Amino acid sequence: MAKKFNKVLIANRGEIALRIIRTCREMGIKTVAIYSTADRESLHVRFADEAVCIGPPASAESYLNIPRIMAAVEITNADAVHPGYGFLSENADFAEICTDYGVKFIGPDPEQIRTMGDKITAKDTMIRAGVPVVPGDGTLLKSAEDGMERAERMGYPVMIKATAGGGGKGMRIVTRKEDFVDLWDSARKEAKASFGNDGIYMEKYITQPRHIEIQVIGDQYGTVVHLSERDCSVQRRHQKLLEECPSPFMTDELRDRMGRAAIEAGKAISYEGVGTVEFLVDADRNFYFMEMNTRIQVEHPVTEESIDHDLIKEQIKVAYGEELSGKNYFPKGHVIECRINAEDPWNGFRPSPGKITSFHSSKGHGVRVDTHVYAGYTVSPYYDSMIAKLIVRAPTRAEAITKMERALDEFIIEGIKTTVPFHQWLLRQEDFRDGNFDTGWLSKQELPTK
Ligand code: MV4
Repeated sequence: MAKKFNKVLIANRGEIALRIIRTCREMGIKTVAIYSTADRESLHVRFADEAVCIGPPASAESYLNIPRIMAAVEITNADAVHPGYGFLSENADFAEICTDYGVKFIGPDPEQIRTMGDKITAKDTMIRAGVPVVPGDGTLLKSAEDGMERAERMGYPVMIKATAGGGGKGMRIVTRKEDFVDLWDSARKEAKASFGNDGIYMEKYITQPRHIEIQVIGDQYGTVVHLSERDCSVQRRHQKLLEECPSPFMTDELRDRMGRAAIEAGKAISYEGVGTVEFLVDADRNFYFMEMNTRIQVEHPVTEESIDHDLIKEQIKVAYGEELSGKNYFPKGHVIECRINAEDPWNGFRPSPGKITSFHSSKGHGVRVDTHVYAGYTVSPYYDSMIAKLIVRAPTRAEAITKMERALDEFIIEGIKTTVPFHQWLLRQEDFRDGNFDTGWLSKQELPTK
């Protein structure tokens, strides 16, 4: 029997820090919160057993500052670090420093993070594992001329992507050769500025894809299982707004094929921990590996509610060496998650930080709200604008939509603008209700202006 952790330091803030503390408490594991001076009044600071202030509001001086976080590990004597999502969660150097220091980084090992962090290496690994990838040549482009020659052979439209990229940065669709040089230049500049690496590769552009991802979990003994899918096709500028399971586009046959591919992806790198294999799925239900996220994701509650398991608990258990049974999990009923952001949806989703003057969370049967905010809380302009996740579960998709509409109607957040009205609008759209949408759908809609 593996020995569980005594004390976990949570290298994060906001709802995910709270989410991790909750599970640790249920598992009898002590918790350490770290916080910036902007987060003094945060609930993760109150609910953790100990809390250490690690610096000023700017992330670079607090939640991204490895020396300060390691100092907090040292003085609290934590034996594991949970990185949450964002911040240092996919930073291989941080994982390595934790390991060298003798604390368990709750996540995959640095090698696995590095393999998936470099998109050409990731794609090459998938090809060797027999996982379908987007057609393209898996090598860096040498120059704009080299790129144009390859695009001619591949046929337009093509997509050029930063090998250090992810989440849409340093990525361009090129539809004709006249545009190649300009788009190449801007992709390289963006990649250099964002990642300090301007390596670019090329793929065939998949038109009107859906974004369907498979949740996986692997243990330290080579067992990898899948926990079914999440459909994340409703996005705006690579920010997911709504996720659901099952995907309206899913069939038992497609889930079986995608699930097996995701397991092969995980096994290829002896993946340990929770991870997500992202696929593009075209109109003919061909699917292509896009990238693998080596962290717990924002939308993990969709899977938790679908399969009725605590993913953070499973993640911590495999981190301290428990074995998985080897069985896959399939969704029961239908789950939808809406991301509630402090943004004005009718003004280009402009951030709307400030003080929440009144707050009443939706409640009732089949409703879950993951949030760190409360009446009187001030949403800081320094961090991500997500303030809550509203998750509903019902027997069918139609019932889940109705329940979500009810839950959105009773959510009261005053003092700042939020994406609640956007979701109310979205759920009324015929295309959404029919499951008739892909990653490009939202950008083609005319949104209300108030
Ligand atoms: C693509 C693609 C179509 N064809 N690659 C988006 C972020 C990164 N994970 C890769 N992404 C995509 N890669 C090829 N060859 C479509 C996406 C994509 C997307 C593109 C434009 C607008 C929204 C999108 C949402 C998900 C995926």
